[in-house]
This record gives sequence, C-alpha cells and structure tokens, in this order.
Amino acid sequence: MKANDLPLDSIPAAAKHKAGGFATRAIHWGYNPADHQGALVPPTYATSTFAFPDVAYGARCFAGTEPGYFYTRVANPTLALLEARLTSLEQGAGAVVFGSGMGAITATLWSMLEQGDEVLADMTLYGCTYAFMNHGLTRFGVTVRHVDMTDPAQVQAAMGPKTKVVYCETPANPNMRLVDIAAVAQIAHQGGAKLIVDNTYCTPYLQQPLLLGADVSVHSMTKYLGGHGDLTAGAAIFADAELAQHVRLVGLKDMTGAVMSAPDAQLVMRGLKTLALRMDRHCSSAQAVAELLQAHAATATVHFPGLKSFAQHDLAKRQMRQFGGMIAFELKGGMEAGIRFMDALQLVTRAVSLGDAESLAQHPASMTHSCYTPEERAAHGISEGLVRLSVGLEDIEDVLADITQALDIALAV
Ligand code: 3LM
Repeated sequence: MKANDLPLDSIPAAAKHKAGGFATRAIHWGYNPADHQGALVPPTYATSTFAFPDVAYGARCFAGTEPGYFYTRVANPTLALLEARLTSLEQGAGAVVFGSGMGAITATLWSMLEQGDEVLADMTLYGCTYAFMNHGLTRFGVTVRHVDMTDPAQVQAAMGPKTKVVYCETPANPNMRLVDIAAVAQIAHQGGAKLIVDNTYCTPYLQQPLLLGADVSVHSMTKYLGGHGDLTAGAAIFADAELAQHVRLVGLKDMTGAVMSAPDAQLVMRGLKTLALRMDRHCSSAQAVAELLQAHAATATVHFPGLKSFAQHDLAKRQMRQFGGMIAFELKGGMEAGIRFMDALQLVTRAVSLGDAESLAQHPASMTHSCYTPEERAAHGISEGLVRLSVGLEDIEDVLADITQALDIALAV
C-alpha cells in the first residue's frame, strides 16, 4: 500500500502544512501521481470491500493493528484522500466524511454524548439540526437547551455540570447571526465541554473554527464544498485525532452508517479545486446583491455580514476572511411581499439548499425551517417573512436585474 493511500493518522504531523497555500492544498494535498501510474486525477476506489491476502491480515485489520482497508463504511482510499484534504484545509488533526451533512452532525453528536448529558445550542440552527436535537436526542435522555450565543455572556451563564457539547452555526441558517467562536470556545473549555461549529456557510476558505479554538467543524458538503448541486455529503473535522477516530468507529461505522460513496468523494474533490475561486465570486456578488437590497424601497431589513449596518460587522471582519454568499432579508410588506418577490424571480431559482453555481431563493418559515413551530420560530429569531438568497456564480448584472424586477413587482402591489 502506498503512503498516499493511508488514512490521515499515518501522515507525519511535520508534513501536514508544508504543501503551500489554501488553493494549492485544495488541489494537490495528499496525492502524488507518481504513485498511481501518473494519473493526474486520483483513482476512484468504487468498491464496498477489500480483498485480504490471508486470514491473519484480515483479522489484524479488524483488530486495528493493521492500517489496511477492509470495508468502505469504515474507510476507503478515495474517502481517506478527501478526509486528508479537508483536515489540511481546516488545519485539524483528522476528519471523517459522511453521506450528508445530517450524517456528519448526527454521527458526531451520537458519538460524543451519553444519556444524562446536556447540549447547549445556539437559538438559531438549520431546521433538521434543530429537529434532531429537540425531537431526536431528547428521546434518548440527552437534554438540549438553547441560548442566544450572539452574546457569549449568555453561554457562560448557561453552562452547567452536565454540559458536554456547545453547538452553533456561524453565520446561522437562516438569519445570519454570528457567534464569536474564540470567545465561546474558551467558555466551553472552561466548563469542560467541547465546541462544535457548523461551518457550512463559510467553508474553510472563509473561516477556520479549529484555529479559533473549536473542537469540531462540521459541514454539509452538499453546499459550497461540492459546489455544483449534484450530490449530498457531509464532513466533520476534528482538532483531536483520537476524537476523529472515535466518531469514525462509533458514529459512522456502528451508529449511523451514513457513509459517503467514493464517486461522490471524487466529485467533492473536483469541487474543492475551484473552492477559493468560487467563494471569491460568491462573496463579491453577494456584497453587490446585499447593497442593492438595502438601497431598494421595498426592503425593510437586510442581514448580510458585509454591510456596515450589520450589527456584528466587526466580528465578521475579525473571524471571516470575506462575508460569504448568503443573504437573508425581509420586505416591508412582510411574508406576502416576500412570496410575491420569490414568485416573480426569473433567473434566480426557487429551491432550498445553497452554495451552488445557480442563485437560489427560498422561504425558511415554510421550507428549511418548517420543522420549528411558528411559536418556536418566533422565539428563535426566525421571522415568518424572511427570504433567503444563496447568491450564485452567474453574471452579476443578470442577477441584479432579476432581483430588481422582482423587488419592483413586490413593491407595486
Ligand atoms: C438548506 N441545509 O437549504 P445535508 N448544516 C447546515 C445546512 O444548511 C444543512 C445541513 C447542515 C439545507 C438543506 S433543506 C431540506 C435543504 C448549516 C442543509 C444538512 O444533510 O447535506 O442536507 O446538510 O438550508
């Protein structure tokens, strides 16, 4: 077996950050064509199982004393290369990839929690994450409490002896609120808990939670990392290699089986090659769209970290490289106007998900965050009239023209 084929744990720590800048590592990290007949693109190991040269070798694989591959639900060379690249991009110590973002989130939480433990979660979370915590974990004796993590003092006040995990998204889906990762990491650690940050909105190109003190960075790779809307995938990247291995063996192998396919991993690696380029474009286009929205008479509020009027603009400048491609806004005419706006769009596509080349618009209250009750949405800061935009990669003039005509229609009625 070639060194390139080994799981990340076996790559010497000293070699970890030697391969250049972000885009260079996103393209090259962990792969040497010379080890694969000169193939420029890594081979895709589309196989469920691996042949053993003899019984003793197979037994050693299962006992963990042999680093060989034996079954793709546990590890696979294509997945291992993607895991090594993600580990390098987030500057962690290990990563595990999954068949979806929810696979990553559920497997990570299942493996880190026990009956009687408590999760302290931010007020605003992606709908299915919220549902998993409040309708899933709670059925198995885990307590979930929500606090407003835009204010680290509230996290400090809420920490208790049973708090094992502190969990947030920043920016939060869908209302764009930010959490100060460094401050909350410190509070979590003082209380003996680990901090998990969902970094889906930013990707490691814009924000590196582990460098700010978080213990785990989770992603829906369905979004920017895959980048082309043609797969579902997830990842968890860890500051501690032992925790990564625990989540692989307990959360992935035994509890969820939420394994990613090797062909999908190959597509995510293709996406990673253009991640920096795409994010630069998403960010500059989203800035232009946010400014247009803010200047338009139909708009009541625009939530975008790159606007000077954004309440946490300074924090955004501190912990994000740029301000991302996601925007949330409300129209003066509330939900009805928001729906008129969305139905008038001609280029921007009405669809959930985000981070694709196509600009997408969706209505959180009736779509991505419909698992919250209306009362819960009100309590958790998700207003009924909020419209969410994922600004894509089309010509910015075309995107601005479509949004302008739809705003004019929303205003006219
Ligand atoms: C969405 N979000 O449109 P998957 N974490 C975050 C996410 O936004 C998501 C996940 C995890 C959306 C999906 S809604 C039916 C469509 C911040 C997904 C979960 O399991 O790969 O979908 O990731 O906001």
